Amino acid sequence: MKQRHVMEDVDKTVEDKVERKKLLDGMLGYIFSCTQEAVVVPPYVAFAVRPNPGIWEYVKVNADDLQVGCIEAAEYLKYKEMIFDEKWASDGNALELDFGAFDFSTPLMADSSSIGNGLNSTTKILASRMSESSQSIKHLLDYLVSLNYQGENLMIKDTLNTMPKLQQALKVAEAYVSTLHKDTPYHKFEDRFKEWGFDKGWGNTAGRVKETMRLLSEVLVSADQVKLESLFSWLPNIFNIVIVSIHGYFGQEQVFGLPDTTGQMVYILDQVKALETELLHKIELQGLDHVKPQILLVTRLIPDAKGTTCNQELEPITKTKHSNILRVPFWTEKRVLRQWVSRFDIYPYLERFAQDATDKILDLAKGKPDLIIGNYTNGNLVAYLMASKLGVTLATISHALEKTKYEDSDAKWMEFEEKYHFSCQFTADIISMNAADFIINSTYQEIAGNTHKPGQYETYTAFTMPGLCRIVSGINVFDPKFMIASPGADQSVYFPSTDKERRMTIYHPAIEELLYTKNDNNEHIGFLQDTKKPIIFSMARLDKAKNLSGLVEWYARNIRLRSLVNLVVVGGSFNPAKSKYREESEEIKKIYFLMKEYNLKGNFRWIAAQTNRYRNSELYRYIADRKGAFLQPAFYEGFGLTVIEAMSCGLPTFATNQGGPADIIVDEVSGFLIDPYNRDGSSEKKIVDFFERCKTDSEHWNRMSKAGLLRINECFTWKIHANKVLNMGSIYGFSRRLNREKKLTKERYIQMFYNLQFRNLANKVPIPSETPLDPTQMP
Ligand code: UDP
Ligand code: LCN
Repeated sequence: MKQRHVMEDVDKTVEDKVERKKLLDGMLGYIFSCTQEAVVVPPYVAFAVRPNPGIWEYVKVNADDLQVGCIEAAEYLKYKEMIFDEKWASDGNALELDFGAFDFSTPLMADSSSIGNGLNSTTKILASRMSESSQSIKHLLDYLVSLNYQGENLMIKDTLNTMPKLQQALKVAEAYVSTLHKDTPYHKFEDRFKEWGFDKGWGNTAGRVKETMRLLSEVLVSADQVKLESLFSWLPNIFNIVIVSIHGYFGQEQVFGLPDTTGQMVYILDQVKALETELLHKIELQGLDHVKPQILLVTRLIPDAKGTTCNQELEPITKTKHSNILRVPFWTEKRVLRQWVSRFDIYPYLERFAQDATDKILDLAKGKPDLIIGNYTNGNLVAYLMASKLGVTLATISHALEKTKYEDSDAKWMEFEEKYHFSCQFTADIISMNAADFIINSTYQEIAGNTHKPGQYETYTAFTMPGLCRIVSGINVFDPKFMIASPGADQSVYFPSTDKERRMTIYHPAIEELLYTKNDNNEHIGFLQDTKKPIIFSMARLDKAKNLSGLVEWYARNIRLRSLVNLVVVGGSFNPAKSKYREESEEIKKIYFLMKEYNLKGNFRWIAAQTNRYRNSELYRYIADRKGAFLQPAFYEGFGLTVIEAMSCGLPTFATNQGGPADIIVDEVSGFLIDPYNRDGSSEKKIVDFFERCKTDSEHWNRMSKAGLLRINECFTWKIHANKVLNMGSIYGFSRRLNREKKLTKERYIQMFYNLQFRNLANKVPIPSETPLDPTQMP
């Protein structure tokens, strides 16, 4: 039973309203209000109670004698399993996993509000270890001595490998640079520094060198969090980064609208640009002009590339100087797999892919990367395999954990198996999130949800897949490895509609055709009779979870809304028979049905998936010019890039309160949050009220537009993101080194789970039939 079922039962059982209120106001009512799930196995009812984000308690009530007792997660999960697979539930030797057993000495975040701020906490822990133990300071010293770029030593030579020697040399060097003008370039005093035991990397000018030296001297005497964080933000320790994102058609053009090619690609391409810019900036300030940072974006090579560049092995990334896409093919037992495969069927190829990609990376980058970042379940698993082989710092990003999108997808995994292979997906997730040195999150929601709903990661705290394994401790969201670094929208593309000089008016004729012509064609169907009305705009893949059909239904049924605005939806394709997405054809059929049932002619335009982000950005702005709004109606959204794209273009935005958008928008301040289930009609009212108010108060639209922009500039930019990620790489990288032995124990457990469980599951996923590859076309 979910909470709503428990409440329904209370309503049914206690009919008297006064009695019911008394009950709900008491302790039992409080427990019910925090209950996420209950399992009824007579005479017991077991409750999974979540009083606060991240905090779970399990309670068992005996319905015969009303005895109440706390139980462990394992016992609760066994009750749950009784519902699905009684035999397995009572098997004393069923596979049970406990990742928490290795984390008993990891200091955790103190309370729910600090979840997702792990960098601060990690730095604090490191600082206190430094001040308490000379052994930790020695580790820092060894770490600094080991810094190098492709074999060229940086900062400290190994002649200064003891504390007294280093401190003495620092004193002399600091005194010397203090006598120089702060802008004196490093090369002017480089020789003298070499004699004292120092190499490049301290800074490009006397001023910066002095600052870095002062920070180090202070940290050696007494480390505190602020000093340590500043010091690590300046250390030259990251030059080469590998980013792994495997599924989809990963290209820079002509890929949108192709299956599994989503916001993840937009995010990563923008992230690469931001990281490279930040790396170049840091390298310049470190005085290492000769160093060329390298970012390799590793993805799958698809021989049947459908007119995209996805069959090219190496492709430079536009708007970068040194970053490339590296594509590596999937192999079946005997040959390269030519065609695209869904992300749900991708598992049999990953191990070989990881090996081949690692070899290519070592060859291209002329050495090991300094940081590997995985993306989504499959990319995270491959990133884990690479990082553990190379001994490199590992970061992971989920984008979306599918487990949250489908109710009971863990307990009912067998029902979903043929279509989605969740057994592989959730196993891979739990492996990579435990192996990661740090996890990059877009929002708090993603980790720990809100007071009512668990976060995506939180659903891995304790769960069971009856018949497969029981995870009594999967991940702890209080672990300081969780750190929020929200993405942004490329500000050279998504800028405000009021920025007249940069407007891409060249697209206006095409946009007008897209929105207003009366004919139906391959790109649009339906038309807008009254072209003066503002537009409610939405754009997404046609997945069930995106709920575009739900938006069409709301609009169709709401006479008031239909009289105030037109609806324009961009998404998917129009032919259900040809659709390649698993869920798209049903959504297509549903929209067709609604168009007919509610006669949406003249009010509604449906535009097929769009591939040109420049034109899309101008479309947002064009709709803003006409005082429209963006609406994102998803049942659940991991983050929601369209939300920040729309807000960056100055379009007032309504977005789902389920998932990431709830952290992007401050409700009724920088936009509006809506409930996609709209149980009480209040969300529809919010939309109607907005447009009605805009009619009488001409400033209302402008105020919301400006407030949205302000929110974006303060919290959601790629510059802030890149800076944070590099600082994470630096601090968590050092922390990993300091905790090497402890990490090794857990890594062994993870390896065993991978070998004994994941490989078997992956081997069961069917491989599509194919025609043999012509050897002359071998990549
Ligand atoms: N997008 C697009 N064309 C479409 C639909 C979406 O270019 O027809 C882009 C959209 O502008 C955004 C991304 O795809 O950059 C979708 O990202 P979001 O985070 O909203 O959702 P996802 O698809 O990743 O779940
Ligand atoms: C995947 C999703 O589903 C979206 O919610 C995110 O915005 C996107 O990736 C980028 O992280």
